[in-house]
Amino acid sequence: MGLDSFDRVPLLFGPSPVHRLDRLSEHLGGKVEIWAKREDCNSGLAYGGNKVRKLEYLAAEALETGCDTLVSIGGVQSNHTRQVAAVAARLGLGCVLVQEHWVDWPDAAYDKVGNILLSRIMGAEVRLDPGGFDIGIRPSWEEALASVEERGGKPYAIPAGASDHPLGGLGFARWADEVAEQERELDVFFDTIVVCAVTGSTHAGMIAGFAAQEQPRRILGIDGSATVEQTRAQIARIASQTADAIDLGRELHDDEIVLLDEWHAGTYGIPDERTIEAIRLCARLEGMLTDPVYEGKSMAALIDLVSSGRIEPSSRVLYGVRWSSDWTRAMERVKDLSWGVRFGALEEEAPTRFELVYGALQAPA
Ligand code: 1AC
Repeated sequence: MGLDSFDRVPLLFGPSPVHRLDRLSEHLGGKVEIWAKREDCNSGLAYGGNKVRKLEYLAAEALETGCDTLVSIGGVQSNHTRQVAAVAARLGLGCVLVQEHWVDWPDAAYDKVGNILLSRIMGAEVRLDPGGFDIGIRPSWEEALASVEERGGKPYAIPAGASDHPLGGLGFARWADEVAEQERELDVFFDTIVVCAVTGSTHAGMIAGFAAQEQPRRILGIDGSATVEQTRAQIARIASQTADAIDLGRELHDDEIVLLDEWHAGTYGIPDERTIEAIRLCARLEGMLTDPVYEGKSMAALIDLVSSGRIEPSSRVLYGVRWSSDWTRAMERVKDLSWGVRFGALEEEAPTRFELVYGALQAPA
Protein backbone atom coordinates (compact mmCIF):
# COMPACT_ATOMS: atom_id res chain seq x y z
CA MET A 1 0.00 0.00 0.00
CA GLY A 2 2.64 2.55 0.99
CA LEU A 3 2.40 5.67 3.14
CA ASP A 4 0.80 7.79 0.41
CA SER A 5 -2.18 5.47 0.17
CA PHE A 6 -3.38 6.47 3.66
CA ASP A 7 -5.75 9.42 3.91
CA ARG A 8 -4.54 12.35 5.94
CA VAL A 9 -6.24 15.53 7.10
CA PRO A 10 -3.61 18.30 6.85
CA LEU A 11 -3.31 19.89 10.30
CA LEU A 12 0.29 21.15 10.18
CA PHE A 13 1.72 24.38 8.79
CA GLY A 14 3.97 22.27 6.54
CA PRO A 15 7.31 20.64 7.28
CA SER A 16 8.41 21.44 10.84
CA PRO A 17 11.51 23.66 11.04
CA VAL A 18 15.00 22.18 11.26
CA HIS A 19 17.86 24.30 12.60
CA ARG A 20 21.29 24.06 14.14
CA LEU A 21 21.99 24.31 17.87
CA ASP A 22 25.37 25.97 17.44
CA ARG A 23 26.01 27.15 20.96
CA LEU A 24 25.01 23.81 22.49
CA SER A 25 27.24 21.97 19.98
CA GLU A 26 30.16 24.26 20.82
CA HIS A 27 29.55 23.92 24.57
CA LEU A 28 29.73 20.13 24.25
CA GLY A 29 33.14 20.25 22.58
CA GLY A 30 32.31 21.36 19.04
CA LYS A 31 32.97 17.95 17.48
CA VAL A 32 29.36 16.82 17.16
CA GLU A 33 26.97 18.98 15.16
CA ILE A 34 23.59 19.16 16.90
CA TRP A 35 20.41 20.21 15.15
CA ALA A 36 16.76 20.27 16.25
CA LYS A 37 13.56 19.50 14.39
CA ARG A 38 10.72 21.40 16.02
CA GLU A 39 7.32 19.78 16.43
CA ASP A 40 6.66 22.59 18.93
CA CYS A 41 6.35 24.91 15.92
CA ASN A 42 4.47 22.55 13.61
CA SER A 43 0.85 23.71 13.74
CA GLY A 44 -1.52 26.46 14.78
CA LEU A 45 -3.66 23.99 16.74
CA ALA A 46 -3.23 24.74 20.45
CA TYR A 47 0.56 25.12 20.16
CA GLY A 48 0.93 22.05 17.93
CA GLY A 49 3.09 19.10 18.91
CA ASN A 50 4.03 15.60 17.90
CA LYS A 51 0.50 14.23 18.35
CA VAL A 52 -1.01 16.62 15.81
CA ARG A 53 1.23 14.97 13.23
CA LYS A 54 -0.06 11.51 14.20
CA LEU A 55 -3.64 12.70 14.43
CA GLU A 56 -3.59 13.76 10.77
CA TYR A 57 -4.08 10.06 9.95
CA LEU A 58 -6.41 9.09 12.79
CA ALA A 59 -8.66 12.10 12.22
CA ALA A 60 -8.98 11.19 8.54
CA GLU A 61 -10.25 7.75 9.55
CA ALA A 62 -12.59 9.25 12.14
CA LEU A 63 -14.17 11.46 9.48
CA GLU A 64 -14.35 8.68 6.87
CA THR A 65 -16.08 6.33 9.29
CA GLY A 66 -18.63 8.96 10.33
CA CYS A 67 -17.50 9.22 13.96
CA ASP A 68 -18.68 12.30 15.82
CA THR A 69 -16.60 12.21 19.01
CA LEU A 70 -12.87 11.69 19.60
CA VAL A 71 -12.29 9.77 22.84
CA SER A 72 -8.82 9.62 24.32
CA ILE A 73 -6.81 9.27 27.50
CA GLY A 74 -3.66 10.56 29.18
CA GLY A 75 -2.39 12.04 32.41
CA VAL A 76 -3.95 15.13 33.99
CA GLN A 77 -1.42 17.35 32.19
CA SER A 78 -1.27 15.22 29.02
CA ASN A 79 0.04 17.04 25.96
CA HIS A 80 -1.60 14.41 23.83
CA THR A 81 -5.12 15.00 25.10
CA ARG A 82 -4.70 18.78 24.60
CA GLN A 83 -3.86 18.09 20.96
CA VAL A 84 -6.84 15.72 20.57
CA ALA A 85 -9.09 18.48 21.94
CA ALA A 86 -7.63 20.95 19.43
CA VAL A 87 -8.11 18.58 16.49
CA ALA A 88 -11.68 17.82 17.55
CA ALA A 89 -12.45 21.54 17.76
CA ARG A 90 -10.85 22.19 14.36
CA LEU A 91 -12.90 19.42 12.74
CA GLY A 92 -16.17 20.20 14.51
CA LEU A 93 -16.17 16.92 16.44
CA GLY A 94 -17.02 16.24 20.07
CA CYS A 95 -14.22 15.26 22.44
CA VAL A 96 -14.16 13.17 25.62
CA LEU A 97 -10.88 12.94 27.52
CA VAL A 98 -10.05 10.66 30.43
CA GLN A 99 -7.30 12.32 32.49
CA GLU A 100 -5.64 9.91 34.87
CA HIS A 101 -3.44 10.65 37.83
CA TRP A 102 -0.20 9.74 36.01
CA VAL A 103 2.02 12.02 38.05
CA ASP A 104 1.95 12.55 41.77
CA TRP A 105 2.23 16.33 41.69
CA PRO A 106 0.95 17.87 44.92
CA ASP A 107 -0.15 21.24 43.58
CA ALA A 108 -3.71 22.38 44.22
CA ALA A 109 -3.84 23.90 40.73
CA TYR A 110 -2.51 20.82 38.92
CA ASP A 111 -5.86 19.79 37.44
CA LYS A 112 -6.90 23.37 36.69
CA VAL A 113 -4.07 24.99 34.70
CA GLY A 114 -1.89 24.19 31.72
CA ASN A 115 -2.93 21.55 29.22
CA ILE A 116 -6.12 20.51 30.98
CA LEU A 117 -7.29 24.11 31.07
CA LEU A 118 -6.60 24.47 27.36
CA SER A 119 -8.58 21.29 26.62
CA ARG A 120 -11.53 22.60 28.61
CA ILE A 121 -11.36 25.97 26.84
CA MET A 122 -11.47 24.09 23.51
CA GLY A 123 -14.70 22.41 24.59
CA ALA A 124 -13.50 18.93 25.54
CA GLU A 125 -15.45 16.98 28.14
CA VAL A 126 -12.75 16.18 30.66
CA ARG A 127 -13.17 13.24 33.06
CA LEU A 128 -10.68 13.02 35.90
CA ASP A 129 -9.78 9.47 36.92
CA PRO A 130 -7.63 8.33 39.86
CA GLY A 131 -5.80 5.64 37.79
CA GLY A 132 -1.99 5.88 37.93
CA PHE A 133 0.56 5.91 35.10
CA ASP A 134 0.10 3.11 32.55
CA ILE A 135 0.56 3.29 28.79
CA GLY A 136 -1.71 0.27 28.25
CA ILE A 137 -5.41 0.08 27.38
CA ARG A 138 -7.44 1.24 30.38
CA PRO A 139 -10.97 0.35 31.53
CA SER A 140 -11.73 4.06 32.17
CA TRP A 141 -11.13 4.78 28.48
CA GLU A 142 -13.27 1.82 27.40
CA GLU A 143 -16.02 3.11 29.69
CA ALA A 144 -15.73 6.57 28.11
CA LEU A 145 -16.11 5.01 24.65
CA ALA A 146 -19.17 3.05 25.80
CA SER A 147 -20.70 6.16 27.37
CA VAL A 148 -20.55 8.04 24.06
CA GLU A 149 -22.35 5.14 22.37
CA GLU A 150 -24.94 4.98 25.14
CA ARG A 151 -25.90 8.57 24.50
CA GLY A 152 -26.27 7.88 20.77
CA GLY A 153 -22.89 9.15 19.57
CA LYS A 154 -20.27 7.42 17.45
CA PRO A 155 -16.91 7.49 19.23
CA TYR A 156 -13.50 7.29 17.57
CA ALA A 157 -11.02 5.55 19.87
CA ILE A 158 -7.61 7.17 20.29
CA PRO A 159 -5.37 5.42 22.82
CA ALA A 160 -2.78 7.20 24.98
CA GLY A 161 -0.36 9.18 22.84
CA ALA A 162 -2.28 8.07 19.69
CA SER A 163 0.21 5.21 19.86
CA ASP A 164 -1.21 1.70 20.19
CA HIS A 165 -3.40 2.11 17.11
CA PRO A 166 -3.01 0.67 13.59
CA LEU A 167 -2.36 4.18 12.22
CA GLY A 168 -0.33 5.40 15.22
CA GLY A 169 3.13 5.16 13.61
CA LEU A 170 2.28 6.73 10.25
CA GLY A 171 2.74 10.36 11.28
CA PHE A 172 6.37 9.83 12.21
CA ALA A 173 7.06 7.54 9.26
CA ARG A 174 6.11 10.62 7.24
CA TRP A 175 8.39 12.70 9.50
CA ALA A 176 11.27 10.49 8.36
CA ASP A 177 10.46 11.28 4.72
CA GLU A 178 10.26 14.97 5.62
CA VAL A 179 13.72 14.79 7.21
CA ALA A 180 15.15 13.19 4.06
CA GLU A 181 13.65 16.00 1.98
CA GLN A 182 15.08 18.66 4.30
CA GLU A 183 18.47 16.95 4.18
CA ARG A 184 18.45 17.23 0.39
CA GLU A 185 17.59 20.93 0.62
CA LEU A 186 20.24 21.62 3.27
CA ASP A 187 22.83 19.25 1.83
CA VAL A 188 23.41 17.48 5.16
CA PHE A 189 22.84 13.98 6.55
CA PHE A 190 21.80 13.27 10.13
CA ASP A 191 23.46 10.00 11.13
CA THR A 192 21.88 10.01 14.61
CA ILE A 193 18.37 10.87 15.74
CA VAL A 194 17.58 11.40 19.44
CA VAL A 195 13.98 11.37 20.68
CA CYS A 196 12.16 10.79 23.95
CA ALA A 197 9.79 7.78 24.07
CA VAL A 198 6.91 6.94 26.41
CA THR A 199 3.88 5.50 24.61
CA GLY A 200 6.13 4.71 21.66
CA SER A 201 4.62 5.67 18.33
CA THR A 202 6.76 8.78 17.72
CA HIS A 203 9.90 6.67 18.02
CA ALA A 204 8.34 3.62 16.30
CA GLY A 205 7.15 5.64 13.31
CA MET A 206 10.66 7.06 12.88
CA ILE A 207 12.18 3.57 13.02
CA ALA A 208 9.85 2.26 10.30
CA GLY A 209 10.13 5.40 8.17
CA PHE A 210 13.92 5.57 8.24
CA ALA A 211 14.19 1.81 7.65
CA ALA A 212 12.65 2.44 4.24
CA GLN A 213 15.50 4.80 3.29
CA GLU A 214 18.78 3.77 1.70
CA GLN A 215 21.34 5.25 4.05
CA PRO A 216 21.22 3.69 7.53
CA ARG A 217 21.27 5.83 10.66
CA ARG A 218 20.91 5.40 14.43
CA ILE A 219 17.59 6.26 16.01
CA LEU A 220 18.14 6.55 19.75
CA GLY A 221 14.95 6.45 21.79
CA ILE A 222 15.36 7.87 25.30
CA ASP A 223 12.93 6.33 27.73
CA GLY A 224 10.84 8.76 29.75
CA SER A 225 8.35 6.20 31.04
CA ALA A 226 10.44 4.39 33.67
CA THR A 227 8.40 1.31 32.68
CA VAL A 228 11.07 0.50 30.14
CA GLU A 229 10.13 -3.03 29.10
CA GLN A 230 6.50 -2.09 28.45
CA THR A 231 7.57 0.91 26.36
CA ARG A 232 10.18 -1.14 24.48
CA ALA A 233 7.61 -3.85 23.65
CA GLN A 234 5.12 -1.23 22.50
CA ILE A 235 7.73 0.49 20.29
CA ALA A 236 8.70 -2.84 18.70
CA ARG A 237 5.06 -3.75 18.04
CA ILE A 238 4.12 -0.36 16.55
CA ALA A 239 7.32 -0.15 14.50
CA SER A 240 6.72 -3.53 12.91
CA GLN A 241 3.02 -2.80 12.27
CA THR A 242 3.99 0.55 10.69
CA ALA A 243 6.69 -1.13 8.60
CA ASP A 244 4.00 -3.49 7.23
CA ALA A 245 1.61 -0.62 6.58
CA ILE A 246 4.16 1.33 4.55
CA ASP A 247 5.30 -1.79 2.68
CA LEU A 248 8.83 -1.90 3.99
CA GLY A 249 9.11 -5.40 2.54
CA ARG A 250 11.23 -6.86 5.34
CA GLU A 251 11.12 -7.54 9.07
CA LEU A 252 12.73 -4.95 11.33
CA HIS A 253 15.86 -6.21 13.10
CA ASP A 254 16.10 -6.19 16.89
CA ASP A 255 19.04 -3.79 16.77
CA GLU A 256 16.89 -1.22 14.99
CA ILE A 257 14.88 -0.76 18.22
CA VAL A 258 17.17 1.14 20.58
CA LEU A 259 15.64 2.46 23.80
CA LEU A 260 18.15 3.85 26.30
CA ASP A 261 17.00 3.82 29.91
CA GLU A 262 19.50 5.90 31.87
CA TRP A 263 17.72 9.26 32.01
CA HIS A 264 14.11 8.60 33.02
CA ALA A 265 14.85 9.66 36.63
CA GLY A 266 12.99 6.67 38.05
CA THR A 267 9.44 7.95 37.65
CA TYR A 268 7.36 9.15 34.73
CA GLY A 269 6.73 12.88 34.98
CA ILE A 270 9.25 13.67 37.70
CA PRO A 271 12.55 15.31 36.74
CA ASP A 272 15.83 14.74 38.54
CA GLU A 273 18.82 17.07 38.80
CA ARG A 274 20.19 16.00 35.44
CA THR A 275 16.84 16.79 33.81
CA ILE A 276 16.74 20.24 35.38
CA GLU A 277 20.37 20.96 34.50
CA ALA A 278 19.73 19.92 30.89
CA ILE A 279 16.65 22.16 30.67
CA ARG A 280 18.65 25.10 32.01
CA LEU A 281 21.66 24.50 29.78
CA CYS A 282 19.61 24.24 26.62
CA ALA A 283 17.49 27.25 27.57
CA ARG A 284 20.50 29.40 28.42
CA LEU A 285 22.55 28.47 25.38
CA GLU A 286 19.83 28.27 22.76
CA GLY A 287 16.68 29.91 24.15
CA MET A 288 15.00 26.59 23.42
CA LEU A 289 12.66 25.29 26.09
CA THR A 290 12.57 21.62 26.93
CA ASP A 291 10.21 20.28 29.59
CA PRO A 292 10.57 18.28 32.81
CA VAL A 293 8.61 15.22 31.61
CA TYR A 294 9.98 14.39 28.14
CA GLU A 295 12.49 16.65 26.42
CA GLY A 296 14.41 17.59 29.55
CA LYS A 297 15.17 13.87 29.91
CA SER A 298 16.15 13.34 26.27
CA MET A 299 18.20 16.56 26.39
CA ALA A 300 20.04 15.19 29.46
CA ALA A 301 20.71 12.04 27.45
CA LEU A 302 21.94 13.99 24.43
CA ILE A 303 24.32 16.01 26.61
CA ASP A 304 25.73 12.89 28.29
CA LEU A 305 25.99 10.90 25.06
CA VAL A 306 27.91 13.67 23.31
CA SER A 307 30.09 14.58 26.31
CA SER A 308 31.07 10.96 26.92
CA GLY A 309 31.83 10.24 23.25
CA ARG A 310 29.09 7.58 23.00
CA ILE A 311 27.84 9.74 20.14
CA GLU A 312 31.15 9.88 18.27
CA PRO A 313 32.97 13.06 17.24
CA SER A 314 32.04 14.14 13.70
CA SER A 315 28.48 12.82 14.08
CA ARG A 316 25.60 15.02 13.01
CA VAL A 317 22.64 14.64 15.39
CA LEU A 318 19.02 15.58 14.88
CA TYR A 319 17.25 16.11 18.20
CA GLY A 320 13.49 15.61 17.85
CA VAL A 321 11.46 18.15 19.80
CA ARG A 322 7.98 16.74 20.42
CA TRP A 323 6.50 19.80 22.18
CA SER A 324 5.73 18.56 25.56
CA SER A 325 4.19 21.64 26.95
CA ASP A 326 4.22 20.54 30.53
CA TRP A 327 5.50 24.06 31.01
CA THR A 328 2.05 25.39 30.27
CA ARG A 329 1.10 24.48 33.81
CA ALA A 330 4.04 26.49 35.08
CA MET A 331 3.34 29.36 32.72
CA GLU A 332 -0.26 29.64 33.80
CA ARG A 333 0.80 29.61 37.43
CA VAL A 334 3.37 32.32 36.81
CA LYS A 335 0.83 34.44 34.98
CA ASP A 336 -1.58 33.97 37.84
CA LEU A 337 0.95 35.06 40.43
CA SER A 338 2.12 38.07 38.44
CA TRP A 339 -1.49 39.09 37.97
CA GLY A 340 -1.91 39.03 41.72
CA VAL A 341 1.22 41.11 42.22
CA ARG A 342 0.33 43.61 39.50
CA PHE A 343 -3.03 44.32 41.09
CA GLY A 344 -1.42 44.65 44.49
CA ALA A 345 -3.21 41.60 45.85
CA LEU A 346 -2.18 40.31 49.23
CA GLU A 347 -0.59 36.91 48.94
CA GLU A 348 -3.50 35.18 50.64
CA GLU A 349 -5.94 36.71 48.16
CA ALA A 350 -4.23 35.04 45.22
CA PRO A 351 -6.16 31.75 45.50
CA THR A 352 -9.46 33.62 45.38
CA ARG A 353 -8.41 35.52 42.30
CA PHE A 354 -7.07 32.29 40.90
CA GLU A 355 -10.43 30.59 41.36
CA LEU A 356 -12.20 33.58 39.83
CA VAL A 357 -10.12 33.53 36.67
CA TYR A 358 -9.62 29.82 36.17
CA GLY A 359 -12.87 28.65 37.71
CA ALA A 360 -14.76 30.62 35.06
CA LEU A 361 -12.61 29.34 32.20
CA GLN A 362 -13.05 25.76 33.32
CA ALA A 363 -16.83 25.73 33.28
CA PRO A 364 -18.05 22.70 31.27
CA ALA A 365 -18.65 23.29 27.57
C1 1AC B 1 2.14 10.29 26.93
C2 1AC B 1 1.41 10.30 25.66
C3 1AC B 1 1.95 11.47 26.17
C4 1AC B 1 1.02 12.57 26.60
O1 1AC B 1 1.31 13.71 26.34
O2 1AC B 1 -0.03 12.27 27.16
N1 1AC B 1 3.10 11.98 25.54
